[in-house]
Amino acid sequence: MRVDVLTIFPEMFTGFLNTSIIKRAREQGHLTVNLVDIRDYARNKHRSVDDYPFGGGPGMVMQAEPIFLAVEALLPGAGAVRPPIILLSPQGEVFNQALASELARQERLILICGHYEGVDERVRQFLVNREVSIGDYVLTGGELPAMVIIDAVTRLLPGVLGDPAGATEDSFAMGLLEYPQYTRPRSFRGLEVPEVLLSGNHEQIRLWRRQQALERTWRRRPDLLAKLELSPEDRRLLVDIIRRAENEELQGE
Ligand code: 4FV
Repeated sequence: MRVDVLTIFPEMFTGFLNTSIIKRAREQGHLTVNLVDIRDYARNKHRSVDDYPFGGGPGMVMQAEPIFLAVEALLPGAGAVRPPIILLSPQGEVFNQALASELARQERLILICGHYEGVDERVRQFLVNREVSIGDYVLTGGELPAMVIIDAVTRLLPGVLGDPAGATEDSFAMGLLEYPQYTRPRSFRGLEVPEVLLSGNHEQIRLWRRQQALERTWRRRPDLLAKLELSPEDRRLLVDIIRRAENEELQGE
């Protein structure tokens, strides 16, 4: 996959691109990240890319022209498929694992990182074909959201994660929160690892993990459960979970 990132702070990506899984994915050719400094497309000697908002108001707005020129310089010739041109902004569709999986199927992505109060509306109307938010809060810029998307998408690319199962068994990939994980030592400050995980009984382990994932999701994110197609086994496990919780409630535990 190739990702072009339009930003006025390319230096923010240095550490992110040269560490751990992202670094290895780039080295192994699974991912190419091309950082484009929007200021290189500013047609003024000060390389400024922002200006005062028409109609007044606080802050500055990023101008349309440098962004249009920067994107057009990246686009393949006429007739070729246009990659998704994504503006990171709080007004976009909220990013989640399903969108990460969808974007991971693309050959290319072009990500536009806004700054200041945002970008000129004509960028949104006439250049970008998707707008994505990483959550309902306001950041100083679109760079961190761009890194979030690159990170979530890259780990879904074939060959990036050592064990592909790592991605398919993810929280959210299954639509549930992840089950508890344990590693050595089996006893830490008197805190023991659940026996079932030491039993070697893979069916019992699978069942315990499913039960734990269902219970954790039911307690913390019932909204996710509502979206899920539950198997007969899941329904049985959930009935047991809810009955136990009600008993605990009754016993006032
Ligand atoms: C944001 C978000 C975000 C808004 C104004 C950058 C800032 C400034 N982007 N998800 N939440 N962007 O807060 O994507 O331009």
